Amino acid sequence: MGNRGITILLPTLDEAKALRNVVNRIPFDEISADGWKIRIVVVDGGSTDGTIELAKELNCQIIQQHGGSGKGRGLREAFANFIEENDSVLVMMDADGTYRPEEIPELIRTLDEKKADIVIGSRMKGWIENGAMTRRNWVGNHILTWMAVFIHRTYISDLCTGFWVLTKNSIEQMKLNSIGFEIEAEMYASAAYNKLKICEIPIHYDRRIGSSKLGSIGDGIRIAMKIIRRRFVRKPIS
Ligand SMILES: Nc1nc2c(ncn2[C@@H]2O[C@H](COP(=O)(O)OP(=O)(O)OP(=O)(O)O)[C@@H](O)[C@H]2O)c(=O)[nH]1
Ligand SMILES: [Mg+2]
Repeated sequence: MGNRGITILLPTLDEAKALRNVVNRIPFDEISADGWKIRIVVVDGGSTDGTIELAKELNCQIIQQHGGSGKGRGLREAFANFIEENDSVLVMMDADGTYRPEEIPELIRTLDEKKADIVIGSRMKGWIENGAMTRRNWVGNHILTWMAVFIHRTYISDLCTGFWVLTKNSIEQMKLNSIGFEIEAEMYASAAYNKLKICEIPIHYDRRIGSSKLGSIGDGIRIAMKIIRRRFVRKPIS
């Protein structure tokens, strides 16, 4: 089998303290040995702490998102870029040190072995380090996940995880318009609507490196609204 291309996508907003650690922990040799050609892409929402300079130093490709900040905006721009490239699989992982790059190969292999369209890393089935997630976020994620599964009828145990592996085909089918942290909920709703096969594997969730931009109640409400809206309006109107 020839080398297939894989994009590892890291969304950043002021992650200079964490990015080096995250990139250096990516098991390049192990992923290459599985037959993948790796491209690392950082999509940045307007960092002012030297994240972009650091990303260049670490040989990452950089996308500086347009139209203002927001993780959703950034990921959508990065997805559009990915579709233009020749890579067949995309890994996305928060760049704050909460997810373990060492677990990337297992997620990729699961995609192949299970012939899945999407593999998500589930913190709820995995291991959450002390202090990595506030009680409020834990309860909130449970309620939102339960609500999403009830409404969209597709099993998932961790709606708000920031660790996903997706085939190019599944990204091409997604029609998204999220601005912020509701993007994962919209990706899930879109995948459920398109009847994509989603598999999960348990992952670790560590304390973030650098200062926290703790998920607010406002984010939770936006996620809930998105889940409900995508039940009735399946695709963004634009
Ligand atoms: N491209 C881009 N990435 C962003 C933006 N805002 C946040 N991110 C990144 O998205 C990922 C998740 O954001 P976090 O701030 O960690 O959000 P969180 O995990 O809900 O909150 P924490 O508890 O602080 O970790 C991180 O890698 C951020 O750097 C943005 O506006 N644009
Ligand atoms: Mg985080």
